[in-house]
Amino acid sequence: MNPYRFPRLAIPLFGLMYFLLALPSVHADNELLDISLVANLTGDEQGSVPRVLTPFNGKLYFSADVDGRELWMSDGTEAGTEQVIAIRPSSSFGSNPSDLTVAGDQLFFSANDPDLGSSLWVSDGTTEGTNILPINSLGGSPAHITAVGERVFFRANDGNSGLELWVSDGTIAGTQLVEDLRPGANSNPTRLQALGDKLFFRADDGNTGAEPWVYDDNDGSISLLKDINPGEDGSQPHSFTPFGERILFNADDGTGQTNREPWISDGTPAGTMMLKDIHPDGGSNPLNYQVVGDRVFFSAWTPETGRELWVTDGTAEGTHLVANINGNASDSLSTGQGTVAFDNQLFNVADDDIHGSELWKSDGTAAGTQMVRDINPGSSSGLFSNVTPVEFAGRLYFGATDGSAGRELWTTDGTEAGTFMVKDLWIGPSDSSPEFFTVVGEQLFFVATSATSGRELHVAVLSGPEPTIFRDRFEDLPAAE
Ligand SMILES: [Ca+2]
Ligand SMILES: [Ca+2]
Ligand SMILES: [Ca+2]
Ligand SMILES: [Ca+2]
Repeated sequence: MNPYRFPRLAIPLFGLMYFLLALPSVHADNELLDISLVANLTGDEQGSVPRVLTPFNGKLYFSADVDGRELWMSDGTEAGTEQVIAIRPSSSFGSNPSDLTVAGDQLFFSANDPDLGSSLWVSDGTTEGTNILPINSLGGSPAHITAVGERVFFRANDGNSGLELWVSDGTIAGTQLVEDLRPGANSNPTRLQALGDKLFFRADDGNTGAEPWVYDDNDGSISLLKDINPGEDGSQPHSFTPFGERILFNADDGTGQTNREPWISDGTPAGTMMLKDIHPDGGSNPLNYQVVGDRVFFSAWTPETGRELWVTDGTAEGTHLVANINGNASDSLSTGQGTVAFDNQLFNVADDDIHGSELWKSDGTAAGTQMVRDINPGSSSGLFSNVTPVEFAGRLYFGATDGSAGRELWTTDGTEAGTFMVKDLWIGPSDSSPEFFTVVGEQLFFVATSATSGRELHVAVLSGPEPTIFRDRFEDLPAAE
């Protein structure tokens, strides 16, 4: 008997298996992820159209419209998906929970109370633990809810002070006006952004116009960061983006008709300056700041290039055009585009005038700025410009169309060969239009449409068994003699 008969058969078999599993191009539908409809909440083809997907307490919280739009939660199973509370049960509109914001172990949101109107709510995740936080007996129309530590800051109106900055710790007593920055009128705080224990925002005290302000949670102080557009005109700052210990934003210093340029601040007036005057005769209007490691990518406009990709290390010298992706004066990037940091690179949607809007990546150099894959071959677009891919288990996920399957779930590992459709959820050319990708632990939630259930919550988990299990088994085999 040939003692090598079994190994001779087994080694090539396992070798072939390993070879197939290691091939990135092997990806039949649904091999990568197990995808399921969490629940058809409306029970018909209408769809509950979930929104504001927010991880909290290891579960997903969201709003859904079953009999009016109310707060729901899910653990990814149908049995574990339920309405948290019906705040406005007799209204076909529902309470429309919005601005879901986690601070510490509490979930804050705004919702329309039947008596008080738009109000602040706080929840521990349970029905009994979900309570309204009235503002001087009014709802107060809270907006821009933003966590700083275990509290939230927001804009509200108590009926006397106008639209001003408020804070809440989740108790009625701890829900207070921070300061009436503009007595008798609205300072209208907007664009709230936390940076450590500081809060940056835009407000108008009636003297300076709309300028950047900073609240310091260490001492409760609130101060004008800088009157960037000197005098009554405002610099109208926005796009506050934390970058290490500093913050980047977009502001207009008022020189010329408009001069929107990138600004950077350490939170002190002396440490607040224009980062670079990219377009001196106008404004480059920098948008879509995205931190990638120790740099920030953004888009900026110049007459020579149009809106293109820029990068900064936080210094004027280190702020430069990455690439004029379409090589001409038209825009390759849109003002409302989505961006994500992945694999120490920027991933975004760009249009090079040849391939339509497609997924691109950049390492910050012109040579290292390239299309990931022409998903919809030729000049047709594969992705909407505002698509924001989300990272899950070492890959990016997003909605895209190849021109035949409709807008469906795609994934990339950053390489062309590793970019493929995960599943044609609504089989054929109809769009399932997956969006609002939200990671909760080992689950990837998203909203998608099907003919039978309408637009509902879906969940994906990694398919098993992992290829590494086979690899380990193969490596455990005795070496061939
Ligand atoms: Ca001003
Ligand atoms: Ca261009
Ligand atoms: Ca294309
Ligand atoms: Ca389809």
